[in-house]
Amino acid sequence: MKTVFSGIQPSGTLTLGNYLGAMKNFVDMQEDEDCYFCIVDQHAITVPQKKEDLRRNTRSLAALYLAAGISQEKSTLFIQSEVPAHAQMAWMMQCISYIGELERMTQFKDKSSGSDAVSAALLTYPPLMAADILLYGTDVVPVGEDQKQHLELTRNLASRFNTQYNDIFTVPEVRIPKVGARIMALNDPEKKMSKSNPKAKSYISMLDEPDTIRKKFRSAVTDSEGIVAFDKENKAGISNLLTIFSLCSGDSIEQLEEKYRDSGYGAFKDAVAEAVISVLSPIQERWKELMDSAELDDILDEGAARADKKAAKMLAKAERAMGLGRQKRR
Ligand code: ATP
Ligand code: LTN
Repeated sequence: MKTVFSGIQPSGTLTLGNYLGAMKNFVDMQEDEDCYFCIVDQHAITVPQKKEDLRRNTRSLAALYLAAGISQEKSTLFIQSEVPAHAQMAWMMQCISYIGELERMTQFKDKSSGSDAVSAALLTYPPLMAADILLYGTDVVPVGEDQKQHLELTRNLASRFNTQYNDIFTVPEVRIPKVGARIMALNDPEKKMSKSNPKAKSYISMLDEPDTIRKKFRSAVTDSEGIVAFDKENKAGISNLLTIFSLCSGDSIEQLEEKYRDSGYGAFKDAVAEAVISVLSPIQERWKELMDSAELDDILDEGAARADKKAAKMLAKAERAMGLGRQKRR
């Protein structure tokens, strides 16, 4: 059985991109593997967050994980800041990271450009992510395409630590889905769909009402050719809709191309919307029940306790390897 770890930031309501690129795959993986799923609130505060919003988004994300099918029996679901080993290990990871390699991260470049109040943590975000992963002896990390570079850095940090101190870390493998790894924004299919985009029309939120979903798909940017066909280079908008449709309906992209080729974009967009609604509606219903339940708190308490137990062991090993603190008395 492999150990799987992944995290999602509570920086807003999850989008369909987060669901199709990440969460949906987590649900499948928990059947056969030992899975840890984390709500990475310490990552979210690398950019300013309002206290009330962060609290609400953290709870909402926990409920969404469960509503989407993550189960406490099969996986460990927990909040990052409730397991202190993450911040402790992150410091050690920062100590073996080079500023140059952190400055080369595209996410850092994107998020820091144009702002003159860039937090130091935006730069040291990847060592925290490495800490998250390495604490659990993780073999596999399922993520969307945008996290590939961070995973490469995590692998380098793991190997660097193993060579410089002691061979304690598993060098994790990245798992990016073949389809859906980069769902694009509806209003600009050249950009990835992102929950922190200020334009609500750019994304489908996992909690959007059916009518909002229909409207957003109707206004999605496409092209003027009028033919439903998959061609990422020349028909980015339609290709993105086909990808979403295929993942939500279970039909292959070829089958959908054949069925909708000449149906016109209006009818095609309506059909995509209905497929998305049928996936999101049951998740939303369960989410509503969970949000106010004590069950959610029980699950998170148990998740934090389980995660803490495992993470504390690896933290102690890493501290020993680096020479932190005193040697244990015999
Ligand atoms: P933010 O916009 O706040 O930076 P985000 O929407 O990019 O956040 P994250 O919390 O950073 O989301 O990512 C959670 C998971 O969702 C990651 O595995 C990430 O790779 C994946 N993901 C994010 N956006 C997309 C997308 N557009 N398509 C597919 N997967 C995505
Ligand atoms: N950086 C990731 C979120 C994240 C993560 C992780 C993903 C934090 N720690 C560990 C996988 C494994 C993001 O922005 N999507």
